[in-house]
Amino acid sequence: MSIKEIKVPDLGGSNDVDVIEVLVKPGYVIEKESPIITLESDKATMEVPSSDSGVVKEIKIKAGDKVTAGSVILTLDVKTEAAKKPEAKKETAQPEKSQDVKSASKNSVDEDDELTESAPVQTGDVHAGPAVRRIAREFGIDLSHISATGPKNRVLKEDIQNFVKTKLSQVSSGVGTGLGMPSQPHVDFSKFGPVETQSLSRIKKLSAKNLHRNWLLVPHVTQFADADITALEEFRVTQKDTLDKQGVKLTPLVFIMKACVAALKTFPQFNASLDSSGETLILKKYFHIGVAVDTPDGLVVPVIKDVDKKGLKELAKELGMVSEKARRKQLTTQDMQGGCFSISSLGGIGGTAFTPIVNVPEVAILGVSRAQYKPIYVEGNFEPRLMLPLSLSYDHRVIDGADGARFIMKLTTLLSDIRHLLL
Ligand code: CAO
Repeated sequence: MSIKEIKVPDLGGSNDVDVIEVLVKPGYVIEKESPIITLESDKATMEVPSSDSGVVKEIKIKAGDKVTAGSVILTLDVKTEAAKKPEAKKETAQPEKSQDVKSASKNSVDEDDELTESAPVQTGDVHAGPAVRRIAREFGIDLSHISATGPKNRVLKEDIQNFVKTKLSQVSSGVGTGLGMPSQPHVDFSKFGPVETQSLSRIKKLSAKNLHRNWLLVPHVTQFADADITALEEFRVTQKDTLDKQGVKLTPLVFIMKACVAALKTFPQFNASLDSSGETLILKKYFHIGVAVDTPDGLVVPVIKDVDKKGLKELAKELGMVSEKARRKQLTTQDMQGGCFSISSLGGIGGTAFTPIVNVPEVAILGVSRAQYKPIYVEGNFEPRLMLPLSLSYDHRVIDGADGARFIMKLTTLLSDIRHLLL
C-alpha cells in the first residue's frame, strides 16, 4: 500500500476558490484524470482531475470549503491492484473497511467535456458541472426542469437521481402517462424548515394508488341531501341498551345499509359495474355492501355480503366483527371482494358533508356525516329534527344527475320512516 496526497493544481493565480461539490467518496476507485472535485471561482466553474489512479482513502475537504493551489484534496492508495483496472477489479477492491467501491473513471465524462479551469459550465440559467450535464444528456433530461439543491443553485447528481426517481414513481402510479397531467415538482422542503420523512404503510400505498386511479377514471358528481332520522334515532335508542348487553353495537349505519339495499333494488343501475371496455353495464342481482373502516394503518373496505338477507341485529354484529378484524389487520382478500356499493361513514367523528370517491368498479358510494338537530319547518312551525347529512358520489358515465337525485331522495324517505324498509 502506498498512500499519496492529491492536491489542488495551479489555479491560474486564483486563491480561496469555493469547493462546490466533492465527486468521490472513500473507497471509490479512480483513474488518473477522473474528476474528483468541482471548484467555482468568480469567473468559472471547473472540475479538478486526479493526478493519479488508485483507491480513495480519505477526503480532506468538503463542499463549502475554500482551496488554493497545493491544498490537499484526498489521499489515494495508489498501489491497490483495483486501481489499475477499475472495472474488472471492482469486487476485489472492496476495501478493508467494507466501504462501497465505485468507479469514477475518466470515462464518466464526455470527450467534449472540458475539464480545465477555463471550462465555463454555466449556460443559460442552469448551473451544473460537466459530469452532471453528461448524465442529463444520457437520460435526455432538460436540466432546466430540475430543481437544483447545490450551492449557488447548482444542479447536483443527486438532483438528477431524485428527478428520475420521481418520474418513475409517477409512471407506476399512472400520473403523467397519456392524461397530460403535469407532474408534481420535486421540492426540497428542508430548505424552508425542519422536516421528517415517514414512509407510507403498505395499505396507504395501495389505497393511494386505487384512489388516484378512481379519481382520474371516473367523472364524479356528488349529490347532497339530509335525511330526517328523528324517528329512527328514537327506535335505535329503545333497542340500544338491550343489544349493548348482548355485545352488539347498534349504530345508525346498519339502518343506512338496509336503506341502501332498498334504494339499489329500486334503481338497479346503481347496483352495477361497467365492463372494462366501458361499453357494457353489468347489473348485479346480489347486494354486497362495502363499508370503509378507518384503521391505524389506513383505510380498508371490507364487504358485508347479502345485506338484503340479514336483519339489523345480525348486520350490527357482523359490522362489529369485521371492523375489529380490520383493525387487527386480519382481513383476507375475500373479505374485501365482491362489493356492489360502498358506504363511508364519518358520522362517529363529525363534519357536515364530504365528497367520497367511487370505489371502482362500483358506480356509486354514499358518504355519511354526523347527524345534528336542526330547526325544520313543519306545518307552520319550526321543530327540532335530527338531520343526517348524506353525500352520494356517482359515476356520471353510468348515472344521470336526475337518477342521482332520485336515489338520494329515496334514501331520505326510507330513513325518515324506517317502516318503509319493511315493504
Ligand atoms: N351521526 C351521529 N352519530 C353517529 C353517526 C352519525 N351519522 N354515526 C355513528 N354515530 C355514533 C354512533 O351511534 C356511536 O355512538 P353511540 O355509541 O352513542 O351509539 C358513535 O357515533 C361511534 O360510532 P362508530 O363510528 O364507532 O360506529 P359506526 O357503526 O357508525 O361506524 C365504522 C363503524 C367501522 C364505519 C367506523 O368506526 C369507521 O371506521 N369510520 C371511518 C370510515 C372512514 O374512514 N371513512 C373515510 C373514507 S374516505 O377516506
